[in-house]
Amino acid sequence: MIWDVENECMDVEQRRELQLHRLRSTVARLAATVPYYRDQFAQAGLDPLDIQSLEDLQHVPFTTKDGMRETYPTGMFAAPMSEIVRIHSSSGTTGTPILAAYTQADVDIWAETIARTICLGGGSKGDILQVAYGYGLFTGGLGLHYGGERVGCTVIPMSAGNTRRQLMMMRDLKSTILACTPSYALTLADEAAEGGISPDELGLKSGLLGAEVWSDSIRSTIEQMLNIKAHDIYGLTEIIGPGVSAECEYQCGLHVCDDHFIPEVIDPATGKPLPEGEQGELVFTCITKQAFPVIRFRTRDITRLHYDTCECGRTSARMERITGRTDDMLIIRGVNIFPSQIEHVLINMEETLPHYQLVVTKEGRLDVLEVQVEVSPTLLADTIRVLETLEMKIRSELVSALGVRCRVKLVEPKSIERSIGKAKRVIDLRKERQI
Ligand code: DLL
Repeated sequence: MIWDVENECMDVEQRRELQLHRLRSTVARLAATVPYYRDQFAQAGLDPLDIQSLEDLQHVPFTTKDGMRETYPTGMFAAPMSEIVRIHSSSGTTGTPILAAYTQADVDIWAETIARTICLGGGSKGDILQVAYGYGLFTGGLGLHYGGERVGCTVIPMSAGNTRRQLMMMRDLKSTILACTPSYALTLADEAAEGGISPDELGLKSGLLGAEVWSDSIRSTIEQMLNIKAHDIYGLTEIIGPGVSAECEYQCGLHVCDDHFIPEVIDPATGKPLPEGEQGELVFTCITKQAFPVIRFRTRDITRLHYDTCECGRTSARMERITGRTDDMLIIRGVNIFPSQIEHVLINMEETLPHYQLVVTKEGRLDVLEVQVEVSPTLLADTIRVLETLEMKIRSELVSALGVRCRVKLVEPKSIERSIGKAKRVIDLRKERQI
């Protein structure tokens, strides 16, 4: 089911006109109400009236996380506090957090975009939606919650964690849709398998999984273990939270709610917009929000955009699944490595489990990358020779995929900490050592 046929299937030219109209009024409003943007526009020599076409967006300066930090806490809000009904905050672990504000109109838009997400993920009125994203300042829990109610689902606000109780509720209430991070879906699937709970007993049909980078191989594992269709859903606090884009049943990219958020892909080095299909950094401009509309926000997420019409009938732009972040990239002895490349190698091995962690240290001047991966319990009972052979095999596959040597450490099942939210895959001890 398509939640909002009028807007999701709108004629492409008509949508472009709508985008331009909304963009112009947002830029004019920001110039009038937010000193930060007024200064930015003035420095760039931009008069809001100069925006005559969507192509002119490229002349508008970017907004970065640093810019947001400078204006902490409320310097980027474009509505008075008396109009703001909700605050959320980014989950960043370093530096000043970023606060996102919503007026009632923004909360309504958010519920609408999440309603689209739920329907993209095969949901409709009557579904039982178990929300196992964290509730609180993180946007996952409340975001999915309000969207679920908008669609007419029965929403179970579990929040993240308490895995046994999650499974009990899932089984007893016959939840049909699970919303959580992919890594928590794996934790739930593992625990169900261990407790002898079969996917049939659970009765889930689909997963709305996102908030972290995950691969197609992890998707297959989750789909198989829980017997669901796993949909990738994407979003970020600075833009609205989840509800920015999601996959439909064809799983051929995530449909962007581009009547609310204009996507661009730029070359992260030059800042120049890239043509359709080229890989680069994703940038978003909010064109309907009231309290915290962000212009050309550099997400640091890496992807490609496509504009052809999907088989499902939606005409919106689609983004490919995120392969990494520009700031996720590890530089190991001069070689650029994304954790997703390592995951790809590990997941395609039969002998290992989909649980791994990367630990980076420095020995003298040399960067050392250790890949710790859990092995299946049956293998642990084997001789040391078998394990050594496996270690060697992983090492050599990694060296050919990455172009740099790394250490491999096979560890027992469950020795890598299970995540209930976003998984922490990389522990980079280099900076800490240098201090
Ligand atoms: O993670 C919002 C969200 C909640 C999205 C629930 C989906 C589901 P932040 O905590 O601000 O917001 O983190 C945003 O998470 O820039 C990406 O790097 C990453 N991210 C989010 N969704 C995906 C995804 C929420 N589907 C940051 N695939 C983003 C890959 C994702 N990375």
